[in-house]
Amino acid sequence: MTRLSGVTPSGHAHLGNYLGAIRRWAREGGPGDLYFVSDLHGMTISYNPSRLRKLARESLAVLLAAGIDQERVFVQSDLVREVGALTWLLECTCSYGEAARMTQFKQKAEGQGMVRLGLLTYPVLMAADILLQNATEVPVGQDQTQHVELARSLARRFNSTYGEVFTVPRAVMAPTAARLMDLSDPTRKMSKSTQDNAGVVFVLDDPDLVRRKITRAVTDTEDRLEYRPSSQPGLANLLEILAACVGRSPAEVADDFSGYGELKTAVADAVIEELRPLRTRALELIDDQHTLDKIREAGAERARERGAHTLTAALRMAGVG
Ligand code: AQP
Repeated sequence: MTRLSGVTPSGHAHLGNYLGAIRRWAREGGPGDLYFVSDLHGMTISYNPSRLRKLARESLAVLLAAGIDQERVFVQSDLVREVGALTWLLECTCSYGEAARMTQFKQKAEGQGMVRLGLLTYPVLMAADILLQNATEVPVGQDQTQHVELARSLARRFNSTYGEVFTVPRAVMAPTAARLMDLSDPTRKMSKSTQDNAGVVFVLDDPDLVRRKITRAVTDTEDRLEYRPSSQPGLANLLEILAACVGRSPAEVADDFSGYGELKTAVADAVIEELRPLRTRALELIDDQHTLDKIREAGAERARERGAHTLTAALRMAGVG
Protein backbone atom coordinates (compact mmCIF):
# COMPACT_ATOMS: atom_id res chain seq x y z
CA MET A 1 0.00 0.00 0.00
CA THR A 2 1.24 3.48 -0.84
CA ARG A 3 -0.33 6.53 0.73
CA LEU A 4 0.55 9.88 -0.73
CA SER A 5 0.08 13.27 0.95
CA GLY A 6 1.51 16.71 0.46
CA VAL A 7 1.93 20.08 2.04
CA THR A 8 1.86 23.19 -0.15
CA PRO A 9 4.47 25.83 0.73
CA SER A 10 2.02 28.69 0.21
CA GLY A 11 3.21 30.04 3.57
CA HIS A 12 4.94 28.85 6.75
CA ALA A 13 3.62 25.57 8.17
CA HIS A 14 1.30 26.19 11.13
CA LEU A 15 0.03 24.30 14.14
CA GLY A 16 -3.04 23.12 12.18
CA ASN A 17 -0.88 21.61 9.45
CA TYR A 18 1.21 19.94 12.14
CA LEU A 19 -1.45 18.56 14.51
CA GLY A 20 -3.96 17.87 11.73
CA ALA A 21 -1.61 16.21 9.25
CA ILE A 22 2.19 16.22 9.56
CA ARG A 23 2.39 14.75 13.07
CA ARG A 24 0.04 11.95 12.01
CA TRP A 25 2.09 11.24 8.89
CA ALA A 26 5.18 10.90 11.12
CA ARG A 27 3.45 8.69 13.72
CA GLU A 28 1.22 6.54 11.55
CA GLY A 29 2.89 6.48 8.14
CA GLY A 30 3.64 3.02 6.75
CA PRO A 31 6.88 1.98 5.03
CA GLY A 32 5.40 2.49 1.53
CA ASP A 33 4.04 5.98 2.15
CA LEU A 34 5.23 9.15 0.44
CA TYR A 35 5.02 12.74 1.69
CA PHE A 36 5.94 15.61 -0.53
CA VAL A 37 6.27 19.36 -0.63
CA SER A 38 3.84 20.40 -3.36
CA ASP A 39 5.55 23.61 -4.43
CA LEU A 40 4.13 23.49 -7.99
CA HIS A 41 0.70 23.79 -6.40
CA GLY A 42 1.85 27.06 -4.84
CA MET A 43 2.01 28.71 -8.27
CA THR A 44 -1.70 28.78 -9.08
CA ILE A 45 -2.19 32.22 -7.58
CA SER A 46 0.10 35.26 -7.43
CA TYR A 47 3.32 34.36 -5.56
CA ASN A 48 6.90 35.45 -5.05
CA PRO A 49 9.47 33.05 -6.63
CA SER A 50 12.27 33.44 -4.07
CA ARG A 51 9.78 33.12 -1.20
CA LEU A 52 8.34 29.95 -2.75
CA ARG A 53 11.83 28.44 -3.06
CA LYS A 54 12.65 29.31 0.56
CA LEU A 55 9.32 28.00 1.84
CA ALA A 56 9.74 24.72 -0.07
CA ARG A 57 13.09 24.11 1.70
CA GLU A 58 11.60 25.10 5.02
CA SER A 59 8.61 22.77 4.54
CA LEU A 60 10.92 19.87 3.70
CA ALA A 61 12.89 20.60 6.89
CA VAL A 62 9.62 20.63 8.89
CA LEU A 63 8.52 17.24 7.48
CA LEU A 64 11.87 15.73 8.42
CA ALA A 65 12.04 17.43 11.81
CA ALA A 66 8.56 16.08 12.59
CA GLY A 67 10.05 12.59 12.28
CA ILE A 68 9.00 11.51 8.79
CA ASP A 69 11.58 9.07 7.43
CA GLN A 70 13.92 10.77 4.96
CA GLU A 71 13.30 7.91 2.51
CA ARG A 72 9.64 8.90 2.32
CA VAL A 73 9.93 12.58 1.37
CA PHE A 74 10.55 14.59 -1.78
CA VAL A 75 9.93 18.01 -3.30
CA GLN A 76 7.45 18.00 -6.19
CA SER A 77 9.30 20.45 -8.45
CA ASP A 78 12.38 18.18 -8.42
CA LEU A 79 10.21 15.93 -10.59
CA VAL A 80 8.83 18.77 -12.71
CA ARG A 81 9.79 17.12 -16.01
CA GLU A 82 8.16 13.82 -15.10
CA VAL A 83 5.10 15.27 -13.45
CA GLY A 84 4.77 17.93 -16.17
CA ALA A 85 4.83 15.29 -18.92
CA LEU A 86 2.24 13.18 -17.15
CA THR A 87 0.06 16.24 -16.50
CA TRP A 88 -0.05 16.86 -20.24
CA LEU A 89 -1.13 13.27 -20.97
CA LEU A 90 -3.83 13.59 -18.33
CA GLU A 91 -4.97 17.03 -19.51
CA CYS A 92 -5.50 15.41 -22.89
CA THR A 93 -7.59 12.76 -21.12
CA CYS A 94 -9.64 15.25 -19.12
CA SER A 95 -12.57 17.26 -20.48
CA TYR A 96 -12.87 21.00 -19.95
CA GLY A 97 -16.24 20.43 -18.26
CA GLU A 98 -14.71 18.07 -15.71
CA ALA A 99 -12.04 20.59 -14.75
CA ALA A 100 -14.44 23.55 -14.64
CA ARG A 101 -16.81 21.61 -12.35
CA MET A 102 -14.32 21.50 -9.49
CA THR A 103 -15.82 23.33 -6.53
CA GLN A 104 -12.41 24.51 -5.30
CA PHE A 105 -11.73 26.13 -8.65
CA LYS A 106 -14.97 28.06 -8.48
CA GLN A 107 -14.26 29.15 -4.90
CA LYS A 108 -10.62 30.09 -5.44
CA ALA A 109 -11.21 31.84 -8.77
CA GLU A 110 -13.71 34.16 -7.17
CA GLY A 111 -12.18 37.52 -6.39
CA GLN A 112 -8.92 36.83 -8.29
CA GLY A 113 -7.95 39.58 -10.73
CA MET A 114 -6.31 37.25 -13.25
CA VAL A 115 -7.46 33.65 -12.93
CA ARG A 116 -4.46 31.52 -13.91
CA LEU A 117 -5.14 28.58 -16.17
CA GLY A 118 -3.11 26.58 -13.64
CA LEU A 119 -5.85 27.17 -11.08
CA LEU A 120 -8.25 25.35 -13.40
CA THR A 121 -5.84 22.53 -14.24
CA TYR A 122 -4.12 21.96 -10.91
CA PRO A 123 -6.40 19.02 -10.01
CA VAL A 124 -4.94 17.34 -13.11
CA LEU A 125 -1.45 18.06 -11.77
CA MET A 126 -2.61 16.51 -8.52
CA ALA A 127 -3.78 13.45 -10.47
CA ALA A 128 -0.33 13.27 -12.06
CA ASP A 129 1.34 13.39 -8.61
CA ILE A 130 -0.84 10.51 -7.47
CA LEU A 131 -0.67 8.34 -10.60
CA LEU A 132 3.06 8.83 -11.20
CA GLN A 133 3.83 7.36 -7.78
CA ASN A 134 1.27 4.52 -8.17
CA ALA A 135 -0.37 5.65 -4.96
CA THR A 136 -3.15 3.38 -3.74
CA GLU A 137 -4.57 5.69 -1.09
CA VAL A 138 -4.82 9.45 -0.81
CA PRO A 139 -5.81 10.75 2.61
CA VAL A 140 -7.86 13.90 2.09
CA GLY A 141 -10.18 16.29 3.83
CA GLN A 142 -13.73 16.76 2.54
CA ASP A 143 -12.62 19.66 0.30
CA GLN A 144 -10.25 17.47 -1.73
CA THR A 145 -12.35 14.34 -2.33
CA GLN A 146 -13.58 15.72 -5.66
CA HIS A 147 -9.97 15.99 -6.86
CA VAL A 148 -9.22 12.37 -5.98
CA GLU A 149 -12.42 11.36 -7.80
CA LEU A 150 -11.04 13.16 -10.86
CA ALA A 151 -7.73 11.26 -10.53
CA ARG A 152 -9.70 8.00 -10.40
CA SER A 153 -11.74 8.89 -13.49
CA LEU A 154 -8.66 9.91 -15.46
CA ALA A 155 -6.79 6.73 -14.49
CA ARG A 156 -9.73 4.55 -15.53
CA ARG A 157 -10.30 6.45 -18.77
CA PHE A 158 -6.64 6.34 -19.77
CA ASN A 159 -6.41 2.62 -18.87
CA SER A 160 -9.47 1.74 -20.94
CA THR A 161 -8.54 3.95 -23.90
CA TYR A 162 -4.81 3.25 -24.24
CA GLY A 163 -4.07 0.22 -22.06
CA GLU A 164 -3.70 -0.67 -18.38
CA VAL A 165 -0.98 1.43 -16.86
CA PHE A 166 -2.26 3.37 -13.87
CA THR A 167 -3.17 2.12 -10.41
CA VAL A 168 -6.62 3.51 -9.60
CA PRO A 169 -6.22 5.28 -6.25
CA ARG A 170 -8.86 5.71 -3.61
CA ALA A 171 -9.54 8.63 -1.34
CA VAL A 172 -9.44 7.83 2.34
CA MET A 173 -10.98 10.31 4.69
CA ALA A 174 -8.36 11.48 7.12
CA PRO A 175 -9.51 10.49 10.62
CA THR A 176 -11.32 13.44 12.17
CA ALA A 177 -8.31 15.22 13.52
CA ALA A 178 -8.92 18.59 15.03
CA ARG A 179 -9.51 21.23 12.37
CA LEU A 180 -7.74 24.08 14.06
CA MET A 181 -9.29 27.50 13.78
CA ASP A 182 -7.64 30.91 13.67
CA LEU A 183 -7.02 32.15 17.22
CA SER A 184 -8.19 35.69 16.36
CA ASP A 185 -11.27 34.56 14.48
CA PRO A 186 -12.41 31.06 15.46
CA THR A 187 -14.97 30.96 12.64
CA ARG A 188 -12.10 30.80 10.11
CA LYS A 189 -9.69 27.89 9.58
CA MET A 190 -6.09 28.43 10.68
CA SER A 191 -4.37 29.02 7.31
CA LYS A 192 -0.87 29.61 6.00
CA SER A 193 -1.92 32.32 3.63
CA THR A 194 -4.04 34.40 6.02
CA GLN A 195 -3.03 38.05 5.74
CA ASP A 196 -3.20 38.77 9.46
CA ASN A 197 -0.94 36.32 11.30
CA ALA A 198 -1.96 37.20 14.84
CA GLY A 199 -4.19 34.14 15.11
CA VAL A 200 -1.90 31.66 13.35
CA VAL A 201 0.75 29.79 15.34
CA PHE A 202 3.53 28.86 12.94
CA VAL A 203 5.55 25.80 13.92
CA LEU A 204 8.79 27.80 13.74
CA ASP A 205 7.52 30.78 15.78
CA ASP A 206 9.73 31.41 18.79
CA PRO A 207 8.19 30.34 22.13
CA ASP A 208 7.53 33.90 23.33
CA LEU A 209 5.57 34.67 20.19
CA VAL A 210 3.59 31.42 20.52
CA ARG A 211 2.67 32.39 24.09
CA ARG A 212 1.64 35.89 23.03
CA LYS A 213 -0.59 34.61 20.21
CA ILE A 214 -2.29 32.07 22.50
CA THR A 215 -2.73 34.59 25.33
CA ARG A 216 -4.51 36.93 22.93
CA ALA A 217 -6.78 34.23 21.50
CA VAL A 218 -10.39 35.29 21.18
CA THR A 219 -12.69 33.45 23.57
CA ASP A 220 -16.08 34.75 24.65
CA THR A 221 -17.83 36.49 27.51
CA GLU A 222 -19.51 33.42 28.93
CA ASP A 223 -17.84 32.01 31.98
CA ARG A 224 -18.72 28.37 31.38
CA LEU A 225 -15.60 26.37 30.81
CA GLU A 226 -17.08 23.52 28.80
CA TYR A 227 -16.41 22.04 25.39
CA ARG A 228 -19.23 23.48 23.28
CA PRO A 229 -17.91 24.10 19.74
CA SER A 230 -21.08 25.64 18.30
CA SER A 231 -21.70 28.22 21.02
CA GLN A 232 -18.10 28.78 22.26
CA PRO A 233 -15.88 28.20 19.19
CA GLY A 234 -12.84 30.10 20.49
CA LEU A 235 -12.78 28.18 23.75
CA ALA A 236 -13.42 24.89 21.94
CA ASN A 237 -10.47 25.60 19.65
CA LEU A 238 -8.14 26.11 22.63
CA LEU A 239 -9.43 22.92 24.26
CA GLU A 240 -8.91 21.00 21.01
CA ILE A 241 -5.34 22.27 20.72
CA LEU A 242 -4.56 21.29 24.30
CA ALA A 243 -6.28 17.93 23.87
CA ALA A 244 -4.27 17.19 20.72
CA CYS A 245 -1.02 18.05 22.53
CA VAL A 246 -1.70 15.96 25.64
CA GLY A 247 -3.55 13.06 23.97
CA ARG A 248 -6.89 13.47 25.78
CA SER A 249 -10.35 14.57 24.66
CA PRO A 250 -11.33 18.28 24.65
CA ALA A 251 -14.25 17.65 27.05
CA GLU A 252 -11.91 15.91 29.49
CA VAL A 253 -9.29 18.66 29.51
CA ALA A 254 -12.01 21.28 30.07
CA ASP A 255 -12.65 19.78 33.54
CA ASP A 256 -9.11 20.71 34.65
CA PHE A 257 -9.69 24.47 34.50
CA SER A 258 -11.85 27.07 36.16
CA GLY A 259 -10.70 30.21 34.28
CA TYR A 260 -9.65 31.25 30.77
CA GLY A 261 -6.29 32.71 31.93
CA GLU A 262 -5.27 29.44 33.52
CA LEU A 263 -6.38 27.51 30.43
CA LYS A 264 -4.44 29.78 28.05
CA THR A 265 -1.26 29.33 30.12
CA ALA A 266 -1.68 25.56 29.94
CA VAL A 267 -2.33 25.66 26.18
CA ALA A 268 0.73 27.86 25.59
CA ASP A 269 2.93 25.57 27.75
CA ALA A 270 1.70 22.45 25.95
CA VAL A 271 2.11 23.93 22.44
CA ILE A 272 5.59 25.28 23.20
CA GLU A 273 6.69 21.86 24.52
CA GLU A 274 5.05 20.04 21.59
CA LEU A 275 6.81 22.25 19.07
CA ARG A 276 10.19 22.60 20.85
CA PRO A 277 11.97 19.51 19.40
CA LEU A 278 10.44 20.08 15.96
CA ARG A 279 11.54 23.71 15.90
CA THR A 280 15.08 22.93 17.09
CA ARG A 281 15.59 20.17 14.53
CA ALA A 282 13.99 22.12 11.66
CA LEU A 283 16.15 25.19 12.30
CA GLU A 284 19.26 22.98 12.42
CA LEU A 285 18.32 21.42 9.10
CA ILE A 286 17.57 24.77 7.46
CA ASP A 287 21.04 25.96 8.52
CA ASP A 288 22.71 22.75 7.36
CA GLN A 289 22.30 23.28 3.63
CA HIS A 290 24.53 20.32 2.71
CA THR A 291 22.50 17.73 4.67
CA LEU A 292 19.14 19.09 3.52
CA ASP A 293 20.27 19.18 -0.12
CA LYS A 294 21.54 15.59 0.07
CA ILE A 295 18.27 14.33 1.55
CA ARG A 296 16.35 16.28 -1.07
CA GLU A 297 18.39 14.92 -3.98
CA ALA A 298 18.07 11.33 -2.73
CA GLY A 299 14.30 11.78 -2.26
CA ALA A 300 13.93 13.15 -5.79
CA GLU A 301 15.98 10.29 -7.22
CA ARG A 302 13.86 7.66 -5.46
CA ALA A 303 10.56 9.30 -6.50
CA ARG A 304 11.79 9.66 -10.08
CA GLU A 305 12.81 6.00 -10.27
CA ARG A 306 9.54 4.95 -8.73
CA GLY A 307 7.55 6.74 -11.42
CA ALA A 308 9.82 6.07 -14.39
CA HIS A 309 8.21 2.86 -15.57
CA THR A 310 4.66 4.23 -15.35
CA LEU A 311 5.57 7.41 -17.21
CA THR A 312 7.47 5.62 -19.98
CA ALA A 313 4.64 3.12 -20.44
CA ALA A 314 1.96 5.83 -20.43
CA LEU A 315 3.81 7.94 -23.01
CA ARG A 316 4.31 4.92 -25.26
CA MET A 317 0.68 3.84 -25.01
CA ALA A 318 -0.48 7.37 -25.81
CA GLY A 319 1.59 7.24 -29.02
CA VAL A 320 4.36 9.62 -28.00
CA GLY A 321 7.78 9.52 -26.36
N1 AQP B 1 -6.42 24.48 10.24
C1 AQP B 1 -6.12 23.21 10.00
N2 AQP B 1 -6.38 22.26 10.94
C2 AQP B 1 -6.05 20.96 10.70
N3 AQP B 1 -5.45 20.53 9.58
C3 AQP B 1 -5.16 21.44 8.63
N4 AQP B 1 -4.55 21.35 7.42
C4 AQP B 1 -4.51 22.57 6.84
N5 AQP B 1 -5.05 23.49 7.67
C5 AQP B 1 -5.47 22.82 8.78
C6 AQP B 1 -4.02 20.09 6.85
O1 AQP B 1 -2.64 20.28 6.57
C7 AQP B 1 -2.27 19.49 5.44
C8 AQP B 1 -1.45 20.30 4.47
O2 AQP B 1 -2.24 21.37 4.02
P1 AQP B 1 -2.02 22.03 2.59
O3 AQP B 1 -0.64 22.48 2.50
O4 AQP B 1 -2.53 21.09 1.55
O5 AQP B 1 -2.90 23.31 2.54
P2 AQP B 1 -4.33 23.69 2.97
O6 AQP B 1 -5.17 22.52 3.37
O7 AQP B 1 -4.90 24.57 1.92
O8 AQP B 1 -3.93 24.46 4.30
P3 AQP B 1 -3.65 25.96 4.63
O9 AQP B 1 -2.63 25.93 5.71
O10 AQP B 1 -4.95 26.59 4.95
O11 AQP B 1 -2.99 26.68 3.37
P4 AQP B 1 -3.56 27.82 2.43
O12 AQP B 1 -3.71 29.03 3.28
O13 AQP B 1 -2.53 27.98 1.37
O14 AQP B 1 -4.88 27.33 1.89
C9 AQP B 1 -3.55 18.98 4.83
O15 AQP B 1 -3.69 17.59 5.15
C10 AQP B 1 -4.63 19.80 5.48
O16 AQP B 1 -5.86 19.09 5.61
